[in-house]
Amino acid sequence: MLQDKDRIFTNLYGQNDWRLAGARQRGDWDGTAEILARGRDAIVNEMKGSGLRGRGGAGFPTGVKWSFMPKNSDGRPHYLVINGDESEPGTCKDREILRHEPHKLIESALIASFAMGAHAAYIYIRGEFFNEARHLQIAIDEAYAAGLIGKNAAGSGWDFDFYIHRGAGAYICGEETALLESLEGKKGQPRMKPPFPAAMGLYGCPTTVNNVESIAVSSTILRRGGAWFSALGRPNNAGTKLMAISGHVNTPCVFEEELGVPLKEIIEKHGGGVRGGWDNLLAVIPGGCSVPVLPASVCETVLMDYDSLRAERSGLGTACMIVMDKSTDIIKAIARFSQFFKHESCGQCTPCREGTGWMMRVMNRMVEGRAEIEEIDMLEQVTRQVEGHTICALGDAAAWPIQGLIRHFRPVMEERIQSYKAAHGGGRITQVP
Ligand code: L3W
Ligand code: SF4
Repeated sequence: MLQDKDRIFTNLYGQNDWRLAGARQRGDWDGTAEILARGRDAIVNEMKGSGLRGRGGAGFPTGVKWSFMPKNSDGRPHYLVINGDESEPGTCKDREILRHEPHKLIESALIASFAMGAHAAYIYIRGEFFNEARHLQIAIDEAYAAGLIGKNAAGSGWDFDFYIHRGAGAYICGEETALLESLEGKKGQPRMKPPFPAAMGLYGCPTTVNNVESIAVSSTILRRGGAWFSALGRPNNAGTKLMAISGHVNTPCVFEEELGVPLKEIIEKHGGGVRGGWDNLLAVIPGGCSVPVLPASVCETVLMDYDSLRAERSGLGTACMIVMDKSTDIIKAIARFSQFFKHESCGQCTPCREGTGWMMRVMNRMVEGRAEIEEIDMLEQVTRQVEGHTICALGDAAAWPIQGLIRHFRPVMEERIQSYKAAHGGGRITQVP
């Protein structure tokens, strides 16, 4: 469990002043020029050594990603792009940083940009985050006025500008290349990868796209050292992480915790326990809605980190848990996600465009039980046809929750189908999906 001395985010919920004076009291902007004076390679190597993995959902090593930025780009500018399009259902952690720790993000953006040879950073904030964008803009203005960013940022000799771009409400713009398209003023549709953004990103220039939290923790990591960060958590699952708990717990919240702590302990400590007690737990989706659901039996022992959850064929995702007690209609809950993914598919690749609609329609019938038992296997096969056959991860994200449902709750689905048949005189349901 995380001790207070190792906490990075000390102003969650905004109990203290979020503006420059308060941020400075908490240690932000302390010795920034000295960190930059270490040089690009030293900063990137420290980040690699910290073991930080991307906090947006995919878990790609942050320092390694920074190292992909070329040293010589034939005069092309470099860009840092921060993904603040936090739209994953159940996920509300970056919102806390934007609201209450904006200076941690701005200082870290300066350091990260310097380390990657970028003089400009853009943050793409989801359109609904009006107050968050407002707080961040106030903090940016404060930083410019104090000489912390702009020309000769923080006295480092490096020029650095920071721009906010507000989104317009499309989940897919959180996919890094759709985000770049949108930032360029085009329709937000994912690009094929490779080329990865480090080779050809914003306006065809070398670009790194990082999640808000991945960037915001980097100033503290560089101040306290990569070794400090990597000593927290577990091997290959280093550090602390912002997490959230929503759903059927007594105290839903956002908090920082060490990786590798048992999920059960986290729900009891931070979430105040499951509504009605632990025995009333049905299932948990550990991170957003893109990763497979876990039944209560697995939640009993699994650790909250990338590798432990992967071993259970789920994932850490955004580490924002959705807790469901036994009052939940689990088929209906997963069907609701299918509707979400169908709605948010950009439609440019066939398996996702057609598959999400197909999965949604079958899932809607499964909620009623208006299906044949063998259609459960057919639905599973459809998810396999979508998974791994699309341009971006939205196709996988639409497939995985259904796979988790079938893996862990097949008897519930079968019983629903049998009940429907019993109530409708038995016989085959010959409904075309
Ligand atoms: C250079 C290579 N770069 C990978 C980079 C890549 C990207 C990062 C991760 O999806 C996940 C998704 C959602 N050379 C590289 C390379 N990269 N190989 O590494 O890439 P990738 O493809 O593994 O994932 P992704 O497309 O970024 C993100 C999951 O997150 N998710 C969604 C979360 C939603 C939010 C939100 O609302 N804020 O975070 C939740 O689970 O399903 O699997 O930068 O370029 N060889
Ligand atoms: Fe668009 Fe879906 Fe293809 Fe992603 S997988 S590019 S969201 S159609």
